[in-house]
Amino acid sequence: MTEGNFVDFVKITINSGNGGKGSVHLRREKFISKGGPDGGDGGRGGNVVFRANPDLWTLYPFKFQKFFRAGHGGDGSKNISSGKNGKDLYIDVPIGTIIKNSNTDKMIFEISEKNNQEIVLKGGIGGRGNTHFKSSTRQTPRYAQPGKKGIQMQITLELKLLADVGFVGFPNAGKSTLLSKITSAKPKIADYEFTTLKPNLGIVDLDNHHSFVVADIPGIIEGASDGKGLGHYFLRHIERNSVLLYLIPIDSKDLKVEFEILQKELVKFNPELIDKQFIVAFTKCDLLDQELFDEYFIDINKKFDHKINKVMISSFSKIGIRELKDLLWKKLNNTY
Ligand SMILES: Nc1nc2c(ncn2[C@@H]2O[C@H](COP(=O)(O)OP(=O)(O)OP(=O)(O)O)[C@@H](O)[C@H]2O)c(=O)[nH]1
Ligand SMILES: [Mg+2]
Repeated sequence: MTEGNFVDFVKITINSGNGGKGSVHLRREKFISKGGPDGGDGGRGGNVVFRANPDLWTLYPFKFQKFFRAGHGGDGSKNISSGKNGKDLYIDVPIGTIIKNSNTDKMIFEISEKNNQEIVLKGGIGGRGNTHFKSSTRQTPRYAQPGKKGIQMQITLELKLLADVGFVGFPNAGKSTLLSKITSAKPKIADYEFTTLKPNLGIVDLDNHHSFVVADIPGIIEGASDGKGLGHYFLRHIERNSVLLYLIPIDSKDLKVEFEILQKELVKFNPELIDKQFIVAFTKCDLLDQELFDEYFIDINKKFDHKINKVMISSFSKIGIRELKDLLWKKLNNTY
């Protein structure tokens, strides 16, 4: 997935179909001069239905199409024939899409499973034909109902990625580099901050035919919750991940403090994130010689709670990469 194609937030307009008109028709047959009413009902307008499509990964198609309309119902006609129902419009979205009313920002539905579908706007009902308006005093009603108009609504679609593991780290921590080493994804990597502007997904294949999905997201910095850096809006992508992987470069000033700042920013965004399972990976360990590596190892184990899973890695030299993948797999399966 290239960066430009990843779209996770769009606004669109949807419109359900109008109901068809009821018919004002009087029966005309040979030898019957005054036939009664026989105008049929209008058909119902088409509904707008959102449905899951597991083959979609982004909201990219909505960059080009912003307006959607379901079909109108057909008008009723003579011989009490009803108009055809308008064609329902199905809008396919990726799993993990949240559908909101843009005006109220209220959630309407969340597409979370592959068979999910939801009628978001109902079509207008068809008008009743003049047969319904016959009474003892009015044998030949020249009145029928018009169809109800369809409804228009501004909709916001938001996508939350459904990766198993989400990377969390400051800019330049080596998140995208790690993604490129453990998956076949080819994210942009550079030695400046905020190289990654949109999330990247990749699949980690283990030797035993097992696999899991990881998400590399933009870096966060202290104050992200107040809008610093890229803000923390993209953190919603890690709300669904079963496991978080914190990445802290081994050459950071204070490893423990960096870890705490990251955790603090996450909690400010969503307090529930603190309850997620996590692993801390210390990156760029190729920068250490063996002696320093051993020193850091002891120091880390002293400073960090022993219950926290920690691993020292390098995407360059591959130190700890195998161990990290196994650890993530065990965490995902609750066997660690
Ligand atoms: N020595 C060393 N450098 C690394 C390693 N991994 C990444 N780097 C370097 O660190 C810099 C940042 O790497 P990225 O992978 O782009 O970092 P990121 O966390 O994705 O950064 P943002 O997208 O800005 O948040 C690049 O210059 C990488 O070459 C590593 O294992 N060892
Ligand atoms: Mg990056």
